[in-house]
Amino acid sequence: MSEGVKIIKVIDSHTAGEPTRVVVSGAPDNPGATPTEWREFLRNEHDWLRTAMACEPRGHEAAVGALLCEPTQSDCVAGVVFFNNVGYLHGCLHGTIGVTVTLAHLGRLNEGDNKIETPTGIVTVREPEDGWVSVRNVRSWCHAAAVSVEVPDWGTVQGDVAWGGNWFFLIEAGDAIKVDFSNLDQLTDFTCAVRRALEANSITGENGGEIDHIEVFGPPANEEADSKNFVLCPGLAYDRSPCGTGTSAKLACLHAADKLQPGQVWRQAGILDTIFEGTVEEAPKGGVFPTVRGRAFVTAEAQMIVHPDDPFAHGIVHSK
Ligand code: PYC
Repeated sequence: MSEGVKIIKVIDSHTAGEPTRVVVSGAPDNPGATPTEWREFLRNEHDWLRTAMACEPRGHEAAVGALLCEPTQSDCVAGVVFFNNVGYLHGCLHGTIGVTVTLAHLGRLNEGDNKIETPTGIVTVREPEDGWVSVRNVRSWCHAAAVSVEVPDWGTVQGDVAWGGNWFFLIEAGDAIKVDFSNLDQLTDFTCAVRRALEANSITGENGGEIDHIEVFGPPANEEADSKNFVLCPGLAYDRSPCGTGTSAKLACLHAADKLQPGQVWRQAGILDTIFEGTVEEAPKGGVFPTVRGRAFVTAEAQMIVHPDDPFAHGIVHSK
């Protein structure tokens, strides 16, 4: 092996169509760090790991990376930090489901419940059954309902601002736009315009939290589903899955509007008509603890080679 070559071992999976690349070895060392400290360590000192794994030529716009780290809490089986081609995510549930099937593949899960430490808090997963994994997410809530924003070329758009592990703006499409795979370009244009309008009008989540995920809902094509969504992710790619943190935000808004009771199942289809099932438990401080269930498959085990002479050793780097 040439001098200075780095070997990064990854396991790839997809959850309901959305990819997750778990970094299992070869990352820089940061002993004793919490996932939030890990995220800042990567962002400030080793961002190359994110760009090399998630950006082209090894990654692509829809790739979500997950660095496995040692948990700092003794009751957790792993810690994890999520990232994509433009930066770091707060939380990611399709990614947590991907991490769970990866940990099962590696024989690193206990029977029953397993806790995973993330920058948004501790989430609890159940070991996969035929690839199906349920994740009990962090507290999620509707921050502001029926917020209006003027969107150039689209007019007044109304939506809810909610936290489900990321900040979302949730819009009922009505007749304004068709939520269908054949309409990806228009959905992307619309949600990008909404995102810019929210920013221009300083509409944020709590404490100025940037709303970097936009979710549009329409009628489902899959008759098992209650609703179908299109989700714009921070890098302006769309989520191939129904988006777990987005489903959590939706569950929180439904509960806040008295349209979903604890124990009732909500079936959220994504743009590919794959489904996440969600239920809620009421949280003592308000909002809910959502549980989201989805199916994932391991698709590859690979060693990434980062060669010092490669002009794109650290990927073709995007900014938002
Ligand atoms: O499933 O939470 C999710 C997610 C966030 C971004 C992409 N997927």
